[in-house]
Amino acid sequence: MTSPAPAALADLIVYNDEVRDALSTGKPVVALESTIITHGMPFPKNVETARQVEADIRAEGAVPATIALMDGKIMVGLSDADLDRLAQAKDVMKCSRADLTFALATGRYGATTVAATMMAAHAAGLKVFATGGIGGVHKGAEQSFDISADLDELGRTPVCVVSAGAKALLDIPKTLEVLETKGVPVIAYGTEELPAFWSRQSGLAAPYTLSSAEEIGALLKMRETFSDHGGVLIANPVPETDEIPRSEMTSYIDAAIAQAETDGIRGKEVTPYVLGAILDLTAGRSLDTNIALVRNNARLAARIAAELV
Ligand code: PSU
Ligand code: MN
Repeated sequence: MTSPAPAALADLIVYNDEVRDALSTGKPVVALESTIITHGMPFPKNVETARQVEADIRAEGAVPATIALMDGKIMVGLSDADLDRLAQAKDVMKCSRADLTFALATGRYGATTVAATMMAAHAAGLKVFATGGIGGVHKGAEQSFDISADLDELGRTPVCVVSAGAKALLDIPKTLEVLETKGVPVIAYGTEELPAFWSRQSGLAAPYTLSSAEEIGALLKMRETFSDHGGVLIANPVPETDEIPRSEMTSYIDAAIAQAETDGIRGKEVTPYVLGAILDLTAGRSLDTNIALVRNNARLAARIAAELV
C-alpha cells in the first residue's frame, strides 16, 4: 500500500485576480488574517471592518490579501462572496500552526491566526502582514503553559507583522522576553514606549523605535541578507483619539480574565472569550478602538510593503 503523494504547496494556494496581478506586476501586497473576522469581532462589524481595511490598503496604493482556508485550499485574497461566507459561517475553525493542515486535509473552513497567516503569506510570497494584536504569553502561563504559537512563528517565518502591540490581557513583560529569546526584533513605531493594543501605553520601554516606513523597509532588507531570519514585529500605537487609556483598561481586563477563570475557559478559547467579555464591559467601545487600530496598522503596512517592491 502506498499513500497518495503529498500535494505541492503551490497547488494549495488560490490567489484572487487582484493579488495575482499585483504579484506579477510588482505592486505592494499586504496580507490580512481572518481569525479577527470570525473570532475577534461580532457580525456584521467584522465583515464591514474587513472590507474597510481592504479599502484602506488600496487607498495607500497597495493590494490587500485576506487569507483563509476553504475547501482544502489556502485562499490568498477573498472575493466579496467568500468574505461574506466566512463572516457568517458557523463552526469556522480557528487555525494556528497546529490546526492549519487539519483544516486543509479535511476541507473545513478555517480562519487563520497570526501564526497561520504568516505561514500562508510566506508560502504565497508575501512579506508584510497587518493585524490588530498578536497572541503572546498569557497571565499565569507559569501554571497553564498558555503561550501563543504566534511567538514561535515570529521566530521562524520571515514576515513583517504590523500590530498595535500586545494586548494588556497578556503578560507583556514575559511576551517581550520570549520574543527576544526567539530572535524577533520588536520595533515601536514613532514612540519609545511599547503600545498595548487598546492603549498607547504599556508602562514598558520598547526594545527599538523607528519612525518611518522607509527605515522599517531598510531593516527588513537587512534581515533578508541572513538565511533563516524570522519575522519582525512592528508595534504601532492606536491613534490618540481612539485609545482607551491604560488606567481605565486595566479594570476591564482584570474583570474579563476573572470571568474566564470562573467559566473554566481554556486553551484556544481564551483569547476570543476574553475579547468578548471586554466588549460587553466597555459597552462596545473596545470594538471601536479595535477597528481604528487595525485600520491604522493596515495603512502603515501598505507603506512598508511599498518599500519592498
Ligand atoms: N487580537 C484580536 N482579535 C483576535 C486575535 C488577536 O484583537 O481575534 C487573534 C489573532 O488571530 C491571534 C490569535 O493570532 O487571536 C491568538 O490566539 P492564541 O492566543 O490562541 O494563539
Ligand atoms: Mn493559547
